[in-house]
Amino acid sequence: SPVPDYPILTTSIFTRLFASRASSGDSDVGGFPGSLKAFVDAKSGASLTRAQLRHLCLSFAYGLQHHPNTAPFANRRDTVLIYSPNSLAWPVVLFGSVAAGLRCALANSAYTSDELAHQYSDSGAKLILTSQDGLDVVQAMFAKSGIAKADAERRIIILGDDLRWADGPSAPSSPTAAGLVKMEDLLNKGNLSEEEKFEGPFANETVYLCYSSGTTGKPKGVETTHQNMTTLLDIVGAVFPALKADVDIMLGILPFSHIYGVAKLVHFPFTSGCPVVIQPRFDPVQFCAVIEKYKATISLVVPPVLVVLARHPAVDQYDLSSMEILFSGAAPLGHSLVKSVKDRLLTKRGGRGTLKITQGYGLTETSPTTHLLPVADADRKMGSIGILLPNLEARLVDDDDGKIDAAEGQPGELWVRGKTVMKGYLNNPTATKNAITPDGWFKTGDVAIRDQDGYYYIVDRRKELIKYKGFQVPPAELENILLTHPDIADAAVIGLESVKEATELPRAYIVHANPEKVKTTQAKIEFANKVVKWMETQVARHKFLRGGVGVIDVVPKSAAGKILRRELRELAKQQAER
Ligand code: 4UV
Repeated sequence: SPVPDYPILTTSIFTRLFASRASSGDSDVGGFPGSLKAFVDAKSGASLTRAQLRHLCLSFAYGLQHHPNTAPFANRRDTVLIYSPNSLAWPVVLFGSVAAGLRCALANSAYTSDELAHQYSDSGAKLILTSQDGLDVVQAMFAKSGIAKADAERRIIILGDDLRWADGPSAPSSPTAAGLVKMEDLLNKGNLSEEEKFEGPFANETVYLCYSSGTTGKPKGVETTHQNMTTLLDIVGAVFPALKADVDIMLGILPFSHIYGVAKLVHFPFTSGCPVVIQPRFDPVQFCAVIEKYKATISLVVPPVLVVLARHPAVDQYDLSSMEILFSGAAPLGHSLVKSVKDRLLTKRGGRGTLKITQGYGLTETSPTTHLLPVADADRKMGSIGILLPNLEARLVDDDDGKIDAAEGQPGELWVRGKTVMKGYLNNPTATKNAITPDGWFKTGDVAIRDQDGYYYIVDRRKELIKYKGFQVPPAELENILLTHPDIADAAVIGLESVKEATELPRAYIVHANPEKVKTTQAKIEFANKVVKWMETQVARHKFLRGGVGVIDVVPKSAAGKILRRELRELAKQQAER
């Protein structure tokens, strides 16, 4: 990296975020006045100051350790699974659990009970923190898992929609049905005198488990450590302009359960004193309304959100002139999209003010950010993922085992090394060994080039992973599910590029178990439609087969039995042209 290295911290992530600096006394929380707002609920306007958040976290941690239901499951290094859309309660339960010494596994709030069951058991979670809306799915998950009802109910904590707890100790707690524990029941019973310290050598212990398929296979738990996170915050801060406390307002629409959201919305702005306005899900009209209402100055997005800003009629109905920085990530960002958004928003402002559209790049396995395009370079280097962050090394590799580096200016697989590379995949040494070389290089599976100024561009993806609107869609996972269908003999899933929506769309190719039944085009179409519908009952929304289903005679495979996805992509292209 062209940027000088930062000293690596050896404190826990909780201490890094919340400790008072010795000189500035009690009113200081993590280097900024405790009275500054940290998080705001977009809909109700309810908010938490930094000091309130710290108090609630320590209080929640105490509750976890002392409530008769949760205490047995809240020992240091136990895992809790968070299953909730973004909400004001989210940072409280995340950092509260961390203060109590727990690891947090983060689940997508759209998961079905089967998807959730995989993550619950794979992560070894004991407790589950769920939104009220997710309770049915959680109960269905426990019913299938064979855990007795009474035992299961002791493991559930509900994050209700009622935000009265944010008002402080006097707020009454309403009882839940079925005697389940609510988050409020754990608050204000006492205060953890000191958070669990993951200092020194312990800084290398796992704190978060987000799930990623990596280059191949099913989702795996990515072990992100305290030190991964503390390092990330410093190295991002070094390249990204300091957000200005009391001036900047960030929108919080990316899902907190994804590493991009949890790192860049729940952690990073807090280190700059910048409040985050939380929205539970992306909706074009709400997005615009919230920018206007809160005069948001910065939003972290994925490319499909920029499509909305380029085309959606709501953009004309609201005042978006406060927005100064749109920061894209998680999927490729095209030039023309950047240009249309800038043209539209700046024209609307009569050319006044500034609007920079920049981007970053990262992976769950790299905690996540490895590259950022500095805001000052956003126009000059449009389309680039930017420069390598400090404390990191990168290579562009031209062969499978890393013996040859790509020639200057030529594409190569991006490999990264440094303190933000994950500890490994949970309980999966083989996958870890395939992903990280013995000398510490992590293989991203993305193909990049570097220009003579040191700016990187992603030009291709070597891995099988599909990205729908920034979400991971692992083909192997969908293929396994398709193969459980009694009429499907074989299946392969690829991503189709949709320029219009700035995303990929998962498309399946399937072989009928009884080919006689799909001889005619009509029969093939009916079968394909049936499978598209059936998948909607099996997986979370972002994994729906929006690219459709093709019925074929045989899935093309290599001699070793590997699906030849390139051939299927070619077939899809030919079919689209027809
Ligand atoms: O593991 P994951 O789901 O992780 C992410 C993380 C995204 C970001 C993006 C910018 C940030 O500043 C940040 O903190 C986190 O998506 O998926 C990783 C894969 O997503 C693709 C690429 O294929 C990765 O291997 N990807 C991520 N960012 C970009 C991208 C990008 N800017 N351009 C192209 N592809």
